[in-house]
This record gives sequence, structure tokens and C-alpha cells, in this order.
Amino acid sequence: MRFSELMREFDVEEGTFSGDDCSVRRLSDLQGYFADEAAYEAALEAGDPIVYSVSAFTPSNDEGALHCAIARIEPGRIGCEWYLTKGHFHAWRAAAEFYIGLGGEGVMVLESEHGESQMVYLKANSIIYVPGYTAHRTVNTGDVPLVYLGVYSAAAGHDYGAIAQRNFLKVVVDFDGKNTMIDREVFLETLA
Ligand code: PAN
Ligand code: ZN
Repeated sequence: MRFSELMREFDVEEGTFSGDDCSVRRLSDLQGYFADEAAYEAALEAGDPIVYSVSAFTPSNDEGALHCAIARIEPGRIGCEWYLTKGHFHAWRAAAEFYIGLGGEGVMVLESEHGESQMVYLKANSIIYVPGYTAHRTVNTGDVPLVYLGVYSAAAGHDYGAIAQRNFLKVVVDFDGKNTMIDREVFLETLA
């Protein structure tokens, strides 16, 4: 590979690789992902802000190759629930991933195929290992953008289908200023 293909600069503030068009996810792209549907509709009435953006460095698709994404989640909430990514399993279920925090603070929700959940803190100067067979979502629990890198196998692929259908079993919400991960069902009961 040529030198120019081996190196990319990234902008920690913007959360983008230089020379790359980032994919933007607006609130309207996240229909069905937030638990509080009334709060979601009300927020959408007021506008359609960017919730997060992702920029990718994909130097090769050869066997054994790696890809890297840089993402930036804006600060914000829908009801009590913090701004979040859609979340996915890897299409190649066994593919693991490293997440490296660059700025801001948040959490990752990790959920196994059997529905076991964990909340792991993600902030600058921290790294999270997302094992294979694990759905992962990132949540910005701070008041500045959460920026991070994800490093994964080029063969991983993104499978959004399962999460789009049933969503994560847990939600990360701000209850009286405390970040808590609770059962989606329990949270929905508090809204009823
Ligand atoms: C990340 C994610 C990034 C955006 O690079 O793609 O956090 O989240 P969604 O892909 O769920 O919208 C990653 O996990 N790549 O595999
Ligand atoms: Zn991933």
C-alpha cells in the first residue's frame, strides 16, 4: 500500500477523519430507538438536530484487514434518556472491537445475544474491549460531545436489524442527576 493510504489525521473536536465525508444521523433517523416516544415526537416537532456522526478509515478489505471509525455524539436527551447511537451486532458475530475514548464522557451498553447487559464507562484516555457476539451502543452522558474511535475487523459488518426490531433491553437515563441503566420495561412503566 502507498504511504498516503496508510495514514489519516483525525480531528478530535470534529470527530472526523481528514478528507472523509462523515455519515450524519439526525433525530429523524432514530425513530423507534428512544424509549419515550412522546418526548421523541415533541423533540422532532422542535427541529431535527444531528445526534451523531461517523467517519471511517477503511484502508483495505483484504483478509485480516482492520477498519477504524471515529464518531461524535452530540450532548442531549430525549426525555430522561441520553443521546445514543443506534447500536448493532457485527454481521460476523465473532468479531470484537476496541473503543477508544478521545473526548467527553459517556457509557457503552453491551448486550449479549442472551440478553445479559453491562454498562461500561467511556471517556478520554480509556479503552473498552467489546467482545464478539455482543451488541454495542454508545451513549453521551455529558454536556459536551462524546468523541471516540472504534477499531474492528474489516470483515465485521454491521447488523442493525436485531436491534432495530427489539432495541436494547436496558436504557441509560438521567434520574435526578444520576446516570442509571435500567430495564426498558421498568422505564416504560414510569412513563405510563
Ligand atoms: C462504531 C459505530 C459507531 C456508530 O464505529 O459504528 O459508534 O454507531 P452505529 O453504527 O450503531 O450507528 C462501531 O461499533 N463499528 O463497528
Ligand atoms: Zn461495532
